[in-house]
Amino acid sequence: MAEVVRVVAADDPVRPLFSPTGELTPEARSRLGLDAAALRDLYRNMVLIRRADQEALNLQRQGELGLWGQYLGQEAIHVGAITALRTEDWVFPSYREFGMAMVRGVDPADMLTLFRGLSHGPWDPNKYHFAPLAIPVATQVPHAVGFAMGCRLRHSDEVVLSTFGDGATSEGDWHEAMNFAGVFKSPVVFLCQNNHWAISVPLSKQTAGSIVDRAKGYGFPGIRIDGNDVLGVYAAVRAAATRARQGEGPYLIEAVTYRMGAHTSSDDPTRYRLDSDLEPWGLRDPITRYQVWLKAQGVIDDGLIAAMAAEAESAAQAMRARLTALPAPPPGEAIFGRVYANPPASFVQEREEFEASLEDS
Ligand SMILES: Cc1ncc(C[n+]2csc(CCOP(=O)(O)OP(=O)(O)O)c2C)c(N)n1
Repeated sequence: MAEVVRVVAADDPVRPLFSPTGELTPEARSRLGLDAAALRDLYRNMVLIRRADQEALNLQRQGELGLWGQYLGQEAIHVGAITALRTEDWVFPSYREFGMAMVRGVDPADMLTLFRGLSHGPWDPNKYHFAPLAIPVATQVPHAVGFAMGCRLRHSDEVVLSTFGDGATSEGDWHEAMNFAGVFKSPVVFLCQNNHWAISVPLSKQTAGSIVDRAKGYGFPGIRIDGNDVLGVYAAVRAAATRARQGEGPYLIEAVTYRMGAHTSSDDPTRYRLDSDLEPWGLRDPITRYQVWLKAQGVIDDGLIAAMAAEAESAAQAMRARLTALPAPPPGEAIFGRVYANPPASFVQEREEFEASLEDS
């Protein structure tokens, strides 16, 4: 047992970058090697994805989208993680990773066709090295591990980012994937976005012990970090990815953050949490915090901040214009289409009855 702990500790390039409480140390922060333009880009991308998130919620509320799941408050994880990877590295996301896809270069208006019922997979995963958003919780984790095992067999040095929520770590899929990754030393960075909630279930009611400590049981290291610090997320993912690329196997990062919005547009969080629960996390807002830091470094000023906000505004309006120019999906097709190549008679009858009921109403 002592042997396992020693091996894990010696083989961990991430931990020395962080304080025991998961804050990037000032020394590590000053050695990231990011120039002023790269530092500003992290800020710009957080602003762009936050504005797109808000606009998607507006569109849902106006009846233009069927559903929306905000990532408000989690922008530092989305931007820091994707920026830390090489473009050939793969990402296996959950349903909340729209911002990550944007940073990867996927067109946001195309992506929204998924939430308008017009498409099941609007982008080519091979082009962006970005897998489809997985709605069934944690299913993307074994996909990521299997894909990473394939990368090793092909002797490619691609690394796979597997990202998921705290709730996903309760799923059997998650544990099986962690075990395979450890046994086969797969080049995977597991990134848990611990936003404290799985719909209405708080972390305390579904996780005994700590998420990050589970890595040790599967034979690889992990760390819990401040998920609202974009540079911390960047540093952790970059170091874990480099380690994986060198053949040292998987790493678990538990990025602690908070889901500031509802679970999705179908959820009403006022039924299970208080506004005052949000207050401490509002003070830790990833964009505001980073803006303060950038100003102190002298790499951003009010003029640039206003220009980036204006850019995000016009990008959001362009996304809206492209999306709303698309037709609404025909209801029968949206619900019954693409289910069977050869539908059984009962299914055809059900569809006919549904379509007739629309004509009556
Ligand atoms: C296998 C499966 N079970 C249940 C659900 C319903 N469901 C959707 S999201 C969710 C909570 C997931 O929480 P978490 O993994 O913490 O991610 P977050 O939504 O906070 O990003 C559940 C239970 C589902 N989509 N898939």
